Amino acid sequence: MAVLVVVAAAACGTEPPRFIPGGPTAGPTSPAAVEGTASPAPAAGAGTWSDPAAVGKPYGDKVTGLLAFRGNPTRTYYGTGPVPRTTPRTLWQFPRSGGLCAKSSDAKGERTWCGSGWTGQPAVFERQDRTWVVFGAYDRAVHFLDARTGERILPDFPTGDIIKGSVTVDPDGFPLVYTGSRDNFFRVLAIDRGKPTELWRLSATAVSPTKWNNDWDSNAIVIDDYLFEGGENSQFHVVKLNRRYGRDGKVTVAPKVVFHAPGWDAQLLRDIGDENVSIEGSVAVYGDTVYFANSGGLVQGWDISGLKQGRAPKRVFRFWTGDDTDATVVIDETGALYVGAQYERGTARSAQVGQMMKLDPKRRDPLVWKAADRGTRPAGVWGTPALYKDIVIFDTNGGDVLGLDRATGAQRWRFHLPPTTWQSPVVVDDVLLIGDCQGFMHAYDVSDTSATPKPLWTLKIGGCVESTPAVWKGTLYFGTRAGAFHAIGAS
Ligand SMILES: [Ca+2]
Ligand SMILES: [Ca+2]
Ligand SMILES: [Ca+2]
Repeated sequence: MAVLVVVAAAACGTEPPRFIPGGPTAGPTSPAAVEGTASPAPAAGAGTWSDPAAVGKPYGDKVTGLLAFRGNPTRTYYGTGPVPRTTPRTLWQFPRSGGLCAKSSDAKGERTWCGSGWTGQPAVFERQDRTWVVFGAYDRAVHFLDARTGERILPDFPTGDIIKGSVTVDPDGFPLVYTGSRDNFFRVLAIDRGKPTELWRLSATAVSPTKWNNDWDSNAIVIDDYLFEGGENSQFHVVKLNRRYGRDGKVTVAPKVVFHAPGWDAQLLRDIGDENVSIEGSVAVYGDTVYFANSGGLVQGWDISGLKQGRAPKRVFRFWTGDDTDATVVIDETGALYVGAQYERGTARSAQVGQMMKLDPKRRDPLVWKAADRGTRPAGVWGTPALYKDIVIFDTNGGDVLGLDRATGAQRWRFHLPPTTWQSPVVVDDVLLIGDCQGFMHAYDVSDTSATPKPLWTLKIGGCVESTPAVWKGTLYFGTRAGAFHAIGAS
């Protein structure tokens, strides 16, 4: 099947992108009505959307914080210390009593969901002399809290269903937060007014064809006024945001879907024999290539080098993991990909390529090494791996936590926690932080990557810890399935 490419209004005989009007401030603004900062122009001679030298570093230098799931476009930044070396305490919890709960329906029917889960990592950032913590939760709302006190800075922003993924904070300093929801919309919210205000929303049915579902769990990446996002509608979207400030000084956007492409192809549909090809993991960007995976296990790379000049992205990488790949692709300084896959369908391909793999897109056979996790189905990897020194750290559905040699894939160490472990491992200050499903957060010294991690402390929080913590100035921020959101730090 030919890959569907729709650029701007060039419909290629298919349904063109459709635009969904947002709140009262949405929509195109005439140039006469615009003043203040325009969208940043691409750097002269820019050929690199995501500088390889920024692997492991913060998401740009304009906003201080942990601005997206796994912190930056290569998904390799986890926050700042000093991380407590001895048992920390709960600094605050939100809400003070009760839980963040709401009903939601999926293939298993309607259930009450509480707190936050996979992936659920909050954003933490500095703005106007305060540290903000922003996250979506299972109470169907996005929360904007003061990191020091746990009090609301802004009222909650309600959506029509629970929120599973992480928000993205605008890395260029526009007062904007980007969030998905299970209610079938991906939103751009302004945070420079008395309450968070929707400026635009993208429906899961705005583009076609779509497959499988309509939730938005994936975390968006914003670079140079372009937003990259995958949906459970199984499509990859590129949106030109057109961020500006209006005459009243308030931020505006005039987004346009400038490109979209299916996360699947005909070969994948033949190989998996079903249509579950939703994109639930997040996009990752290295150099001029955007990578993403889907629930059919297709990992794709798209060259975006000509995007700013109006040239359509081109597919330059294709790899099949054999099964549902919801973990986000992580990219190292050389451009190699670390990809964790689930083991549910039981394909021969899953046995061939393993459940954690290192891929080098420059090689004809990209598979550098593989590690297996195929016990009783379901098995494999849901959390997104962490790169630390010369090892890659990941966890499995069955509760194993492993450190593998990044060069060879050889196992350096392994330990076990009460399953399921779906949290993405976090390493800050040589300390590995990982939660378990009996409600404990654990800290280990991993500074000697050849030695079994040394336990530093364990703290009972209560409720399955499935969400990935944000670590900022040594404080851990995360929710649990018991219903509340916690700040944990030194006294
Ligand atoms: Ca939905
Ligand atoms: Ca989902
Ligand atoms: Ca999936």
